[in-house]
Amino acid sequence: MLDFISLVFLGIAGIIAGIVYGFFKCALSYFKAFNYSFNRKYSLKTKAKLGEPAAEKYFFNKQYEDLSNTYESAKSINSGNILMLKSQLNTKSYFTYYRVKTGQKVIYILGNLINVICVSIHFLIVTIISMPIYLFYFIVLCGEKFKFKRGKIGGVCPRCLTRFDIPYYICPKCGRIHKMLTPGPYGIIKRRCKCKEVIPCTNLGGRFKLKAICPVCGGDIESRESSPLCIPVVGPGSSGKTSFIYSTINTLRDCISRERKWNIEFLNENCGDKIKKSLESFKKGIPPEKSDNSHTEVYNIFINSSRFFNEKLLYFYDIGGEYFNSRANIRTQKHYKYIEGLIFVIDPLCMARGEKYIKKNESVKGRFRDINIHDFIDRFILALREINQIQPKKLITIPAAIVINKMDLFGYNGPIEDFLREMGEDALIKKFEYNFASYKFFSCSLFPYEETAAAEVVKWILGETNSEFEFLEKGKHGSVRSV
Ligand SMILES: Nc1nc2c(ncn2[C@@H]2O[C@H](COP(=O)(O)OP(=O)(O)OP(=O)(O)O)[C@@H](O)[C@H]2O)c(=O)[nH]1
Ligand SMILES: [Mg+2]
Ligand SMILES: [Zn+2]
Ligand SMILES: [Zn+2]
Repeated sequence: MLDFISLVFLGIAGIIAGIVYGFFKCALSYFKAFNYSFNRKYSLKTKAKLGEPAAEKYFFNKQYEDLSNTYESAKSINSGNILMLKSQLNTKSYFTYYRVKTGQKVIYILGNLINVICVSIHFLIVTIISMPIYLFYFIVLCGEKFKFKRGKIGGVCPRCLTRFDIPYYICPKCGRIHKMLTPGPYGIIKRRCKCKEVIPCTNLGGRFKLKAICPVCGGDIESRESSPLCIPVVGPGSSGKTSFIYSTINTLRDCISRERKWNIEFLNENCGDKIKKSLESFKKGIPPEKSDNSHTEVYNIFINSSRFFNEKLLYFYDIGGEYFNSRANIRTQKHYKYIEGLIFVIDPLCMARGEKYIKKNESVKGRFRDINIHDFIDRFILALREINQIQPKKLITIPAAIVINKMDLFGYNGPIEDFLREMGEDALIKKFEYNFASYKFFSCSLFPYEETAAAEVVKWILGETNSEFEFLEKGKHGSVRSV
């Protein structure tokens, strides 16, 4: 009887104590769990994905990571408390037994209920705060994407020839590298570097003014988030490629820019000084030095105009002609994957019947060269198709200007295709007709120097590569016209 009385009284007391104990144990577990999650100062997702040397914003990834971690941790705290109570069940005291049993049930039921209520309120608060932030992020991101797409913005490393969207940027204060300086968890318009320096992370905010390096080779990138126009100049050795590039730069600087009210600039002062010296001697009739055939020289020129959506950066690629003697060599040139146009420079002195139209000049006759121009073009086109995986039946969509150079040596004034036909080089015209969707033949004389020698070619190729260059003579699809 006594035992029954003590069971009833102690049991009831135990149940009451269990309810109170259980309530206090689980009431705060959500807040303890939140405190634990919140104290880790970075989001695991951001760290794994980006790991940038900058302070992370709470309301981007971390708030939802904290939300789910808090919920999971609160559940674990409750389970832990239930388990800890289990060890006290081996007791003969009715009070303890009922206190523990009730405590476990309360923690389980009430704990889950409190967790669900807390996580819902937590989610609501976090979402209300995050919504305008995500909306702003979305607007900024769309603005950036639009600018990049519309302006065809990108970067090309003049050293390793890799093309990328944006380079790595360097903090102006501490020199830390920001590999992904874009709107995101570190900030939408600006971010705070670890050194506390605030740096822009959008193009519209002026990110391009920061010092940049190539993500692949680490070389300096000075392209300022412009629109690259990559045009390799291709041709056998001594055909006049380097001379053509010099003439082109001169034409751009001295004629076309004035005519069109463009602003022409070199990449930097060093490059500018080097090119200017070469251009000066070229103008005096001194031919360029033979180009290295193991290294691609890149000539960069900025073109800007108030009419352009974005500043353009021209890349003329030049390499010693011997480089093209092997298809394997051509295939190693990364830039053929992303070029906007092609310029072939062909020397008629390589053509079998070249002597027919040569001016009566013995010194020129000695310069006929034993290069098979057909093999050269076949090899190059095949490599280009391989690199860009273009089926033989499909036309190559890269516009190609074919410059028949050194015409000053020939007494011929008619259309350039007729000249080629009379030279028995009909097959040469056919090669371009069968392979290129857009191409045009030009005759050209680079010596003696004349300001506008390369002008027509430049205007045509630029007009083909970008619709913002409004030139009257824009060629039509598949046109074969002489100048
Ligand atoms: N007469 C005449 N000579 C030219 C013309 N263009 C180039 N040359 C000469 O051709 C030679 C080769 O010119 P480059 O510009 O060095 O030729 P390249 O294709 O760059 O040669 P590599 O660097 O060896 O591949 C030079 O001696 C130039 O003077 C031209 O229009 N007329
Ligand atoms: Mg050269
Ligand atoms: Zn810094
Ligand atoms: Zn590089």
